[in-house]
Parts: sequence; C-alpha cells; structure tokens
Amino acid sequence: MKIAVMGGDGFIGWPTSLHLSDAGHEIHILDNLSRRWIDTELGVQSLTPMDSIQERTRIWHAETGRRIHFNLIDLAKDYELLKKWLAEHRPDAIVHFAEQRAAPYSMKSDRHKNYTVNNNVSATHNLLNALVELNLDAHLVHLGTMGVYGYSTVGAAIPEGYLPVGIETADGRTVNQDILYPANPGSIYHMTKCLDQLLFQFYAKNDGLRITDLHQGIVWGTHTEQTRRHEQIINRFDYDGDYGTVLNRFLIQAAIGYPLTVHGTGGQTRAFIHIQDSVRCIELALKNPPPRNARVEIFNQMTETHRVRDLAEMIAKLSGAEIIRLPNPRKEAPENDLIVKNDKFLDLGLAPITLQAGLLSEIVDVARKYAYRVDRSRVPAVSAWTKDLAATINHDP
Ligand code: USQ
Repeated sequence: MKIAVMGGDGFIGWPTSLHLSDAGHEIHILDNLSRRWIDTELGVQSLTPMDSIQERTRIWHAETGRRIHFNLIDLAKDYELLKKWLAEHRPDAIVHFAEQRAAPYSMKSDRHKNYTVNNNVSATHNLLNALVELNLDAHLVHLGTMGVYGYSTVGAAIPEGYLPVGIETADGRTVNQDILYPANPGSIYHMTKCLDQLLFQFYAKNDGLRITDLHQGIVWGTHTEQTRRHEQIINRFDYDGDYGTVLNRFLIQAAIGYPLTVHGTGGQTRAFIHIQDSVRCIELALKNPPPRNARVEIFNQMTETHRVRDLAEMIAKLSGAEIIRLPNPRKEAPENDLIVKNDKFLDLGLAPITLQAGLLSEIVDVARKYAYRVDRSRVPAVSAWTKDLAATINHDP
C-alpha cells in the first residue's frame, strides 16, 4: 500500500513508518516537525540523540534499500498544501498522529490550551475535509487515546468504543442502540481527542469515509525491531515533566538516582502498551479496514493495566531506586479501577509484550546508557491543571 504517515517524525510515528516500510509499503511522512520545535521551546531534548528526519530517512535507505519520503507540511495550517499533496499522491491509507499529544503541555497556560485545541482539531478536520473534497477513499487510521473514556470507578469493563444502551420509547418499548462511550476527558489534550471522535462519527455517517480510531493506552519502551538496527534511526525517548510518560519517566529516574515521582497516592490505574505492540496494532488496523458507509471502527489499543504505585514499586525493586509521593499537579481521581476490553486486537493475532522484569531491565540499560544527557532540572512535572494546584507543586523533590 501507499501509506501517508501524518506526524511520522514523532515518538510513535517514526517507528510506525519504519515498521510499515520494512513490511514493504510505500511510506510518505507528512510532518511539520512541531515536536522538535517544542523541545526547543521547553529547553529539553530526547534522552536518545536524534538525527534530523532527512538524515534518519537517509540511514534507513542505506540500511535497507527502502525509501521513506518526507514532506514538511502542517496539517492544521496548510490546508491547500495538504490537499494538493493528497491529490497528487492519492494514498491507499493514512495514519494520523499529527497532534499535540502531551496532557501536561496542553495544560501549561492559556496559550498552550489554544495551541493544542487549534492544532489538533484543525489537523483532523482538514484531513477529513480534504478526503471528501478529493473523493479519496483512503482508509484513515487515527491514533486516539484511552483517556477519552475517563478514569471513573464504575467497576464495569470499558467496551471498544461503543456502549450498548436500552432506550425506553414514549410507548413503553425498549430500543437497543450502540452509542459512543460517554466522553470524559481529563485534560485539554484528551478533550481534543474526544472532539476528534465526533468529527469521525460525522464524516463516516455523512460521507461514508472509512475510519479506524485506536484508543491507545500509555506507551512504554523505546525500541522496535527496526529502530534497533542503527544508532541514527533510534526512537526518541522523553523523560521531562511534560512529555515523559509515567513508566518511561520512572525508568530514567531509576537510572539517574532520582526518586520515582509518584503523584499523590499512586492509586491511579492506567492502561499500558509496549511501543513494539503499538506499531503492530497499527499494521493490524491497516489490514482490517471497515467497509465504506460503516460506523467508525474502534479498537482499544492496550495490553495491560497497572496502578502507578505498583509500577513504582516494581521499578524500585529492580533498581534500588527510592519512591517519593508528590502532591498531584493534575485534577484526577486519586484511586480508580480499570478493566478494559481489548479482544479485537487479540482476535486479530496480537501477542502482547508484557512488563516482565527482563524487559524492564533492558530499558533501564537504555536509560543508563544515555543518562549523561539528562537535565535533572527538567524531571519535575510543573504543569498544573488549575491555578490552585500550581501553588502545591514541589519543584525539587
Ligand atoms: N504520573 C505520576 N508521576 C509522574 C508522571 C505521571 O504519578 O512522574 C501519573 C499521572 O498523574 C497520571 C498517570 O501517571 O495519573 C499517567 O500519566 P502519563 O503522563 O504517563 O500519561 P497521560 O498524561 O495520560 O498521557 C499519555 C500520553 C498521551 C496518551 C495517554 C494515554 O502522553 O498521548 O493519549 O498517555 S491514556 O493515559 O490512556 O489516556
């Protein structure tokens, strides 16, 4: 297939591009390189040294003989350019990662809230709009988030996107209907993914677009089979308080002798998936498009759930790191249970990589290898969800 990877320079976009290229697909990355600009804005850098996208694709070609094409296009701002590119190339499928993906970054200030909403919603809408305008029947696979469901403590398993409900009619009958699971975002970033869901629902219904939305959990790990092949095509690894996700942060903290920063009691339960499984799921989704005029296909892209404090304890045991409980800068339930259905990917053959001690220690080794690049002052999470919470933040645990 000819596949356009929107946001193909990012943490999941890059390994996905390599994985799909390796599988024989023709890959075109469209990216505005915003993630690199945000590194500059925040004064942080990936733990792993990253080459330019042009250099990365050059090395991939030298290693494998395969070409990955790069196009500097901003989906949110350059609608005409995007439309022109799509009209010329008419890809069979599009993978859409081109959104600002960090919840703490989206909550930093009013400017960051505006940026996240404008960027994410416009990027998604521009893409859908262009597909219709060009009469382009490309399968759109979007990277969504488990966070659209929220983390309430109902105790029932979260279905894959749709909730069956029985609605009582005026004449006393019960009509069964599937509705989108009620959206319950916990940050501005997560809210934009909820808005995406409505855009997808409308365009699937109105224009018959073929859309798959992947509700992904927190990704851990850094390498995939392809990113291991050469030092210069290594994946990025974020550890800072805005972009670092919890498990990867704990791993780097353990490697540099920094106490593991548990927010609150650490009773938050979240869904996780390894980066290698993430790219496999995207390939599985691409191979199984919904028919035209069907409803949006939704998968829960996660393989296991863990409580934050249990992860901290697991890593502390492995590495001898200390654990510190910090005031939580986020407005979130201090404790929650989480049961998630993920049968659809398992039925398609996904064999999950689990958090075994061996794998964790391998990542600790990656963290140790590049520990010299860590700026300890960028480890604390200082972006607060409300002005009141901002006053409680501990900047130097
Ligand atoms: N947490 C800590 N200590 C830390 C960092 C985080 O206790 O040092 C806690 C947070 O308070 C939160 C949980 O760990 O309860 C998860 O935080 P996270 O930063 O790992 O994940 P999150 O902000 O939810 O966002 C990440 C990705 C996002 C993706 C989402 C999937 O950045 O792109 O959509 O995971 S999910 O969480 O399932 O919505």
